[in-house]
Amino acid sequence: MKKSKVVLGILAITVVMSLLAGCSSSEKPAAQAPASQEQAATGHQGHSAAMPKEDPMPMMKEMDKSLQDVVKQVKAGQTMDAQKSAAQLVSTTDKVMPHMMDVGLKDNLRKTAVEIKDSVNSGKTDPSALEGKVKAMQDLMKQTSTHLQSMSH
Ligand SMILES: [Cu+2]
Repeated sequence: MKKSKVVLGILAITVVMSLLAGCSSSEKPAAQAPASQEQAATGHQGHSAAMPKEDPMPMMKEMDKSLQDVVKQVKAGQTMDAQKSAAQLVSTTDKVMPHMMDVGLKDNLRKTAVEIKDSVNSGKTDPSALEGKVKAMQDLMKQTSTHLQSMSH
């Protein structure tokens, strides 16, 4: 009689212990794999393989400088210099083009840069008439910078 009680007791303890063990093991949080760390590192998503491996941001600064030069030189009546700066503005714009994935923005930026150049090259540039195009160009450049920053270079 005593023996069977001991056996029962041992059984009971074993059951309780295995339940506890089961509990504690199920409480352990499953080790989770760090998610979505790879996504940020890919960059240049959707860019064509033909895209130059260069940072277009310094080009945006160059573009901004050329535009400021155009305005300054037109106001000062330095037509020759203004024409040179306008040509520089368009060539810098062309360098940024391959980095742009937004076709509408790309076309607008290029079109506006060329309009400024044509206006300056016509030789009879009215600074106030140029002002509207310059404002449009500045706005497009701002959008372009934001667009370019959305991709990693
Ligand atoms: Cu790019």
